[in-house]
Amino acid sequence: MSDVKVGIIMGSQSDWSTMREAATILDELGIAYEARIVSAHRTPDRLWDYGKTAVERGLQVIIAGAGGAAHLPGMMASKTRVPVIGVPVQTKALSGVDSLYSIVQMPKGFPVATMAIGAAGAANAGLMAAAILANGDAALAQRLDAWRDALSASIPQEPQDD
Ligand code: RP5
Repeated sequence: MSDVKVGIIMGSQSDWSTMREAATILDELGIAYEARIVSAHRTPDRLWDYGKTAVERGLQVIIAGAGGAAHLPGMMASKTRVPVIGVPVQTKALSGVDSLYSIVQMPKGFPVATMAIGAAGAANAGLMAAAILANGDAALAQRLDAWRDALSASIPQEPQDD
């Protein structure tokens, strides 16, 4: 079993500019991850294999981002009990509302923890994965607390003129 605990998967190369935000957070917190293109529509066999082997490969969280008819997070949740965090990628046609609705409305039994549309959602997916892992990792919990404290400390008390 490898040290990789988080899988970042996405439907297309075009999703990487968004999903990289999750990877950046995991880098900052010292969490090992892998990033893969796994499309529900274009590479369904790859999706199946990824979900089927996720537990035995030691993955503890899967972050899945997709846009448009975004079936990847939900299909992955149907194939593995590893928690799936869904990231709706912003789209040109419908601004990512299509992605959000595709991901968030899962039927009872197969949950996807759905984040906000776009880059903020991807970054929060990284933080959510970290929070899940921190429950069983005291050193990571300290790093996550420090990350959150630093963000709070960076917020000024008063607004400045532009
Ligand atoms: C989805 O279709 C992907 O997740 C991506 O967000 C969207 C567009 O994909 P490309 O046409 O850019 O490859 O499956």
